[in-house]
Amino acid sequence: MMNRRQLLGAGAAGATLVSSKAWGQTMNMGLPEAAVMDSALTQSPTRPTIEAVEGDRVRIYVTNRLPEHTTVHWHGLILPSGMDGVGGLSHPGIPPGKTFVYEFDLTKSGTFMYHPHGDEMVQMAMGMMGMFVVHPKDPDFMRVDRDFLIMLNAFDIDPGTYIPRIMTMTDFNLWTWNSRIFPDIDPLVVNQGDKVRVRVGNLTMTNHPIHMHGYDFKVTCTDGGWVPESAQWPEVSIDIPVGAMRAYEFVADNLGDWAIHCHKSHHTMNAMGHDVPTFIGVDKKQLTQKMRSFQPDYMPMGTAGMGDMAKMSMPLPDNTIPMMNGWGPHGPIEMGGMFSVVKVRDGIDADDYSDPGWYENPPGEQAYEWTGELPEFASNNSPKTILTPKPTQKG
Ligand SMILES: [Cu+2]
Repeated sequence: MMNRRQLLGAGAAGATLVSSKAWGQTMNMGLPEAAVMDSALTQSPTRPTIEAVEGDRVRIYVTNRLPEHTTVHWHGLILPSGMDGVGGLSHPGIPPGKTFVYEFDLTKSGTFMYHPHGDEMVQMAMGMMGMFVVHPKDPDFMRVDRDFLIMLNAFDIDPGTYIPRIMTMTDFNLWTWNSRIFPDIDPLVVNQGDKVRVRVGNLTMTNHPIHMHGYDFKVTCTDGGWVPESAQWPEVSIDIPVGAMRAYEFVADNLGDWAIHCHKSHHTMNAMGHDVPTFIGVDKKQLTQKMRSFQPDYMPMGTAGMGDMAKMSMPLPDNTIPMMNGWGPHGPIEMGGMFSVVKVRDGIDADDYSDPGWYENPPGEQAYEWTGELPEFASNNSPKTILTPKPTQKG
């Protein structure tokens, strides 16, 4: 945990939101390259996480190296009105090249966020946002062994282009955690028996139901504050509303590799078009013959589903990535975007977050192929199987 001196240093540095280049580029963070309002301190378009301790007073220097004015709003923190960072309302926008100071007391612990409140549609579409964690003054309060933090953000970058589209409202094509997309999101590595917290903040323009496999968990914090134990509620998916944070906790008893992902299936895809026709069940034989007469490599796709796309490595336009990607121990995972794996293992050191590899299922604990006769109850021919009668022409 930081002391006050480190904190002020980190806070001041962390708040240097942009580099002298103003419009930099992402650097191989799993995302295609994109022009972003860059930071000299981090190569991720998501701003650094600011960490501090309840009761501290923080002074944050914000130097605007954008080509236009900006502000920083401290989402969820209780502070004086003039420090709230709404341009034109709390204070004038910070002009290009100028430095403003925000200074306030951290009156409570929890998980908060920060983002511009000046031309925010543009500046947030370019990735200007971060999280602000205030640790409890009493280190034993709500103590956990592992504490993960995910900022949900999204970009719309057309294949072959470099600048995010700033006018997109919901049809983003890169759904990111901390500005990364699967398979370039780190796994959440956990030692068996650890008490684990996952904090998820949402500054995209839609909600994200985050689902974690293998466990049920309790919702323990919102950006409004900690949830008293008697009011914590159990879930296996937690919907993160727009402009909100939810934290949940669980004890990692169950060994394994457990998926964690947004349950909106388009959000576990990378760059994809949404206006592609559905070819399920279409007979493309004739079309294939015609197409191959002038394009010999033409492959009919999509008549059985889209899953096979994950195995293909087709040439892509510059600066984009396949829609679904990532290989597991048993084949393609067929995911992208907001997806990762919680890896619970025995004997992981307290400060070790390195990837332990894939989980090996113990004998008898993995789904397997059945090649024998189906038991009667599994057969549609069983008289005890009730099938909905097919409608006849007479109705
Ligand atoms: Cu989502």
